[in-house]
Amino acid sequence: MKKIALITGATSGLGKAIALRLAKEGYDVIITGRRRERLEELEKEIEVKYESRVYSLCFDVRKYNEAEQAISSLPSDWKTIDILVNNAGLAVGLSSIHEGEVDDWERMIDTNIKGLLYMTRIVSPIMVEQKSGHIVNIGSIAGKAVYPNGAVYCATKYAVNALHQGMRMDLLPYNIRVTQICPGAVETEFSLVRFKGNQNRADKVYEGYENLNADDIAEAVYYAVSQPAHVNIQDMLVMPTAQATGNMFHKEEKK
Ligand code: NDP
Ligand code: 8X3
Repeated sequence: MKKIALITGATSGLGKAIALRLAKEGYDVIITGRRRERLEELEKEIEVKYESRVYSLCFDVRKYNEAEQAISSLPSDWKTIDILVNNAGLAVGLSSIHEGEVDDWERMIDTNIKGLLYMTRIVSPIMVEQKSGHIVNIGSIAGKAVYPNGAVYCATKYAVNALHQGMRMDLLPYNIRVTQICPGAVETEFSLVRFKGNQNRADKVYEGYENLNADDIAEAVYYAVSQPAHVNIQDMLVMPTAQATGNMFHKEEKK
């Protein structure tokens, strides 16, 4: 039987690329996000391109009850989830700690920490019962090194780093692999969301150097999940060649 992978935040960016890559490689995929029409489009794209089955779940990872109901609603032949990719997440705002907007902080904490925790709490018992599974947590360079004006986003990704290490330990007896993949700058809708729809500001993040693209991270996820059963890729930091840490880039001047 084909393996089933559930990817949170598959309506855009990394999640969409991971869903497409895993479907291409023969995994059945459960795609999730809040934007229903995007889920429908991706569902069609996967059905047209690949032999894999696809199933959409539209819900907000910040709402435990919604997430639990969504997973409970899966037909029995979709419930045996083999891979959970905890990808849904966001940065909102880029400002000094004394000027940050509390609502932005709540959104980041609720999505990146609590959403990831909720999904793990709901799906990991299925894996424990199966005595097999693989959880892939999408962390960040921001969870390894703090940068100015990004304290709260970085704190959420440091929390992901800690939760990742903890779940690796707690799930060790159950033959469940746990991988963290930490990207540097990837051009997705990430900066558009961070700058609240300001496309000019978002574009500037990716100027003057070659950023990663979502397919680079999908490749890393596929590498991790396709290893032999005795191999656990525990932590992977994937950076653009032109980026050393969160706020240190080698940018070429425009001629
Ligand atoms: P995008 O904005 O392109 O995609 C984010 C995805 O998360 C969307 O599919 C969105 O779906 C989903 N999402 C956000 N909030 C919620 C929510 N409350 N409930 C359900 N789904 C939600 O950004 P990326 O693809 O870049 O980001 C994916 C992950 O990668 C994030 O965890 C981010 O922190 C991390 N990351 C990104 C990097 C980058 O440079 N781009 C670098 C390092 C890590 P919808 O809006 O439909 O709900
Ligand atoms: C996103 C990457 O460097 O903008 O997690 O924080 S960065």
